[in-house]
Amino acid sequence: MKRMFLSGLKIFYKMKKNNFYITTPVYYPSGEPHMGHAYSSILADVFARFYRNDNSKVYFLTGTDEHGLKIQKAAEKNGLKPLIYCDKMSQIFKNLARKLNLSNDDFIRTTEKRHYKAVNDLWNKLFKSGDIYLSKYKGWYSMSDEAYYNSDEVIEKNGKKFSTFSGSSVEWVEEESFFFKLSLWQNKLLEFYDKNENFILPISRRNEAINFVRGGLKDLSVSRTSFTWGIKVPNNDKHIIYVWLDALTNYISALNFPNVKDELYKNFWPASLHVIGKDILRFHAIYWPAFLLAAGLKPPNRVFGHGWILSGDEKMSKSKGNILNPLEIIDTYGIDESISLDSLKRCINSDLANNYGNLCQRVFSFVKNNCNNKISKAKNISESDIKLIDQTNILTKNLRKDMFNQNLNNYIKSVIDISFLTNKYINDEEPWKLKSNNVEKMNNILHISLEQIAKISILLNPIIPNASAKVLDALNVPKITRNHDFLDGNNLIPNVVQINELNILFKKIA
Ligand code: ME8
Repeated sequence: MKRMFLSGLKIFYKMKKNNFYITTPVYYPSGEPHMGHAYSSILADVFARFYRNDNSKVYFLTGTDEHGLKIQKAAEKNGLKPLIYCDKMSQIFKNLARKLNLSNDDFIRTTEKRHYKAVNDLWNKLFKSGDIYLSKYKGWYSMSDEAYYNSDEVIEKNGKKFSTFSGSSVEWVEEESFFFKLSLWQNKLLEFYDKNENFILPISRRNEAINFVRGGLKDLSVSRTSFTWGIKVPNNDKHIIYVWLDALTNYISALNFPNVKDELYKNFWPASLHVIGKDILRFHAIYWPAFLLAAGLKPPNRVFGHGWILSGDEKMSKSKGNILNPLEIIDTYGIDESISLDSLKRCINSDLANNYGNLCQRVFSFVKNNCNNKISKAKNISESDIKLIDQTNILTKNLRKDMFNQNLNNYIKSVIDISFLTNKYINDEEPWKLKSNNVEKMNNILHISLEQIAKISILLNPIIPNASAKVLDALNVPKITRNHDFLDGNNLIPNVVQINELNILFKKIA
């Protein structure tokens, strides 16, 4: 009986553990997409792909954030009605998702009915619980950030006012507004961060959010009356809902909230991971959990704030006019290669072409030229084989933890190190010298090398899905076994391996 209960518990734990809901921000379609958008998307995609390979149930969401003054102005500038403008621009972001080969399960637009329904419901919950009240807002607003700033966050330059936080220009706003009682949430949020140490990662972002909350929270204006493009406040046609309260709700409207009995909501809320850029930390790490807690809903498990893609020393942004268009980069460098933009060339040449690419090419061509594309595993393995396997096990030990903590650099470094060690093993073992006098040993070295290549390819699969799939195809690894079972000690390739031709994977960049 006890055993049954315990195994039931284990199954329940496994079920819970195995669901991963991963999101990108919903992007403002107020202009062409840029590398910043591609960055959040590609990162989120890497995590989604990793957890699918880890046999988890994954739901990966991206989309567009289509309301607010910024979008209304962009539409006016283009001489289009806001919705017509958004239809056109949102499609460009959808195309980008396809071009980036994102594995998203859904693409939400905040102009969809399902989203209106969720935002209305959330508003009503907050209104009913007394967390929203009517008053008047007087203060600074940045259209570009769609954010309110305190006076101590504003500086004057050449007679104009700017946010010290983002550098974007701000204007003085005075209007009737509904407020969310954010001031009540200061201690509760601090308690929440305390209990959930890894709610915000990396640690520098966590500290940033905690310091902001410690500095004191003012009630937050959550409606506007001076323009019309947004979701109307329920029972009040004059006000539209603040675009951030609207946009953040996308994460639950995509799960069919307010129907909390819906399978999607039941399986995937709270979200496992919101991937965001550091500029929108405040909204995700402070406002969002406060809204949710006030509405009696669970906050997400993790907010991961990545850094900026720089152009020279500056953040790449539209207002600075230093944008790189991801579509152009992909056309020049290819899709798999554009993950590590900061050191793109070094990464393509040294990690991909010289290291992993070279390992695959040299083993595949040796097996083709000398063994008729077929290798059998030997009965005995040598000490150097054991050493390579042990070193590989040490390097793979922390991979799940690295991914769980969004420590992508560590993860990639460990996998590339496995590739490096395997290349070194082949150099040291010199299988080419064994062809005439010890075929059994030569085969063994090649079999182990092919097994290493299969492992590395699966581990690199979330990052370079196309190239790694080519290698796994050439190794005849069935799709169903392209998972992480080998991390738990299982073999990945059969005792007799038949391989196919492998074409060059990466072209070096001059
Ligand atoms: O913020 N480097 O949308 P967005 C890295 N609609 N990341 C960058 C970047 C750069 N140079 N520039 C922008 C919004 N980003 C809101 C989100 S979510 C409920 C609403 C990142 O289109 C930025 O940090 O302005 C953010 O993660 C994403 O691009 C979307 O920016």
